[in-house]
Amino acid sequence: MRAPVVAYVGLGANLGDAQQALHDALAALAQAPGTRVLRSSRVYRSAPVAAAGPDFFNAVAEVQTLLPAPELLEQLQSIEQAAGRERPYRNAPRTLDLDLLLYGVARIDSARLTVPHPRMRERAFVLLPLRELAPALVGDADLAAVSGQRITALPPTSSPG
Ligand code: A4P
Ligand code: MG
Repeated sequence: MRAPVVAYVGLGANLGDAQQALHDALAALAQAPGTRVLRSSRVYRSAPVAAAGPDFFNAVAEVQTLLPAPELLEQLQSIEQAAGRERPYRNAPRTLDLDLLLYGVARIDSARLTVPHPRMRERAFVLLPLRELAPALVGDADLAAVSGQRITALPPTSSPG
């Protein structure tokens, strides 16, 4: 039998009721086959990075899954679709974006999936919530590199899970 893997999923939304979208996405993730949500970070409000539109709400979830990485990505994409995601252009405002940040210690570089997520170290909206859950994975130098990005954590009562 396949061993469970701990993976980290980045959640983002900046259209509609974005906080509700994150909350619903976590609930949907917990329903994915062979997958459990172990913990989730606080929700952060962040200025768009290389994107337009209103502020984003972002969080990171730690999941344990029996799914291979490509199947986990398929689950993430179907949750995005169910949330009404449209893709008029790259980095367009979105009702829900789910990125596979890390899948255990795997390094994957296929046409459809790159893990670790290639842009995660450039983004405070990934690194701050990830550090809450996995401090060993985010160093001080990582945070210093994104210190110019505007981001604030919401009070824990706003946590999606
Ligand atoms: N793909 C490859 N690797 C991965 C991975 N590790 N996780 C492929 C998820 N998808 C991965 O993604 C495009 C394709 O990437 C997918 O078909 C998948 O096969 P997409 O979600 O359709 O498109 P996108 O999100 O517009 O592009 P991309 O490149 O994923 O954008 P990012 O990097 O996700 O950035 N600013 C703030 N403050 N907060 C945000 O959440 N998000 C973005 C989107 C930009 N700026 C932001 C935020
Ligand atoms: Mg994406």
